[in-house]
Order: sequence, then C-alpha cells, then structure tokens
Amino acid sequence: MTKLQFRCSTAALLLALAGGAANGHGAEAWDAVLKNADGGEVGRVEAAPMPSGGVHLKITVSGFEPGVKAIHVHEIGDCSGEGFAAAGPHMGGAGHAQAAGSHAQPAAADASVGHDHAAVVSGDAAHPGDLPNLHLPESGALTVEYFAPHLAPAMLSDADGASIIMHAEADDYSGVAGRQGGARMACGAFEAR
Ligand SMILES: [Cu+2]
Repeated sequence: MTKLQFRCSTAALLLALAGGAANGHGAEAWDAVLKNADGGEVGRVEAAPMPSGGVHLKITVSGFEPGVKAIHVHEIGDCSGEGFAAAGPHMGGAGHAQAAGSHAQPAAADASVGHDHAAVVSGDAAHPGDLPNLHLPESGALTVEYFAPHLAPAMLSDADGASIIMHAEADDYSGVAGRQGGARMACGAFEAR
C-alpha cells in the first residue's frame, strides 16, 4: 500500500465513521450550499475528485421557475457582494493559452489566472468551470450529476477556493460575453467536507 493509498483509505474510513462517505470517491470532497440573493437555501452541491481526473458534481436544486439555467464553477469561494460579485468569473484554470492547447495539468493549475472567456465549450477549449445547463422541469426541482473532466480538485482546494453559481438564463456555450447565463441567481462556496 502506498502512502497515498494509506492516507486515502484512512480518510475514507474516518468519513465512513462520520457517515459522510456517500460519494465513494475517496478522501477529499467538498460541499456547497446554494443560496439566493436573499440568503435562502435553494440547493446543494457535492463535489469529489474522480480517480480518472477531474471532479464529479452532484447538484440538487429546488424552488426555481422552470426553464434552462446556466450553472458554472466560479473562481473564488466567496458569495458576498452585489450579485455575488466576489465569486469572480468562471473557473478558468491555468490560462487560456494552456487550456486551448492542451488540457490543463491539475497539479500545476493556478486558479487565480485565466479569465479569458474567448473559448468556452465551443471551439477547442473548455473552461474547467463550464458545465451543461440545468433544465428545470415544472416542479422547479432537479438533481443532476456531472463529470467536470477539466476541473482540477486543486482548483477547489486552493487558498481562494471556488464557488458554484446558477444563472437566470441559459449559457449558449459560445463563450461570448453576455451569453453565458446572465444574472447570477444563486451562489454557493465550496467547503471541504
Ligand atoms: Cu457562471
């Protein structure tokens, strides 16, 4: 057993003892509580590293109008400010040049740079924080699971953290400013579980 395996299995055991090993992905995991502008809870997000790389997300929301809404992981784990401004832009990873040329290296990814929105899901690059839109049914409640293969666990665990933001409208995946979901409806900062 390697040192890492030992650490993971030890932590997994501790999580299991605490009743928190629901994700099945190992030691490190994060939770975010989505709140609207009034501070009301409107959802929860569980995030955990995938053994193959990237992050697995389980998103549960309720209490919304039906419709198609953008949801992204944003740069900073802080939902303060008008319109959750402190959360910053979409998680851009290690910069546009690197993201466009190849997949960002998770270990080296610096979540504090790379705010260029020129190429999001379309074209040859995906921002690590980009996610498929949520299609909310009549009930306004939905649970989905996403694989975010470009989202490095280090981006969630770095000093400024990360947040998840739900927008009022759909992202058209063009990467063009103003077409990425519009107003920020809800925000949750990731916290280590
Ligand atoms: Cu966003």
